[in-house]
Amino acid sequence: MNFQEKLNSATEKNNSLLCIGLDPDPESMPAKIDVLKFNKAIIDATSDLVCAYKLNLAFYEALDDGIDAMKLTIKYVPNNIPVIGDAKRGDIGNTAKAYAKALFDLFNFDATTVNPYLGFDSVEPFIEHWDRGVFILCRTSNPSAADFQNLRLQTEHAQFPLFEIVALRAEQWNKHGNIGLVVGATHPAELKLIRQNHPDMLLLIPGIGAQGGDLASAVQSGVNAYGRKAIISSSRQIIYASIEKDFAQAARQVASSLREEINYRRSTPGSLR
Ligand code: OMP
Repeated sequence: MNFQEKLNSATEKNNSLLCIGLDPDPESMPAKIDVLKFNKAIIDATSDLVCAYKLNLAFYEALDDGIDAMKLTIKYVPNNIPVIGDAKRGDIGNTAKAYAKALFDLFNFDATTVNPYLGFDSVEPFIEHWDRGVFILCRTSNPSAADFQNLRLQTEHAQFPLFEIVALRAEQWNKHGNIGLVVGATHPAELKLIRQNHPDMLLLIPGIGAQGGDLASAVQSGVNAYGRKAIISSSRQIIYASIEKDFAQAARQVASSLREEINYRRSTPGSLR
């Protein structure tokens, strides 16, 4: 199965658009538990509730033996659930090729995030892995995102904010149908605009929970006309729901109520539009 098929299958089976971010930070985790055990417990407790897991590489790179824990976590996720490697790579062509090889061939992620600042030749090596998903940063969730992403630029036709030009280019580059966009939940107006202009694009939407993005507007602005094509991702809100022994059960409870709320909102898409 390619990434899109795997995602569709997990979405159907678990009736879910929820992605859990496995971003292990020892300072926020229960004491004396190692990262792999922590991740396994969260996966065991939630694998019937999600459409995907997302591992941000920074949290693994920052730890001794973190990459080993990451590799074993990827292997531990049930085969029918896609794993997104949130790496946000962006580099010149031959380096990008090595990054893509590492993420897809070595680590075996089903999808990754890329930074498009260097242009097409930095993204191409990822999209050439046509069976994997490539999420291009479009309108990110962080407070300073507007520094560059909202600058208005003149194209040959009209003026657009940079994030919209990124989305237009991503559509043009999408010859294998494996490109999606990263759009933060913290800016629902931009999310809504991107969805309106790109009705069929797959959107990866982080920023609910710890970053304060509103779940209802993220879902209703982010899904397509059929209540699909959006992955709502949350990390800290779920995985650090408790720092006690019951952390996995607490994660399950939060994930379960998020899934329900997302499903309720996606069954009424457009009501906030
Ligand atoms: P929480 O804020 O704990 O839910 O984590 C959010 C996760 O999504 C982190 O791994 C971020 O690096 C990632 N993320 C954003 O928060 N904002 C973005 O605009 C893009 C991403 C991402 O690409 O996933």
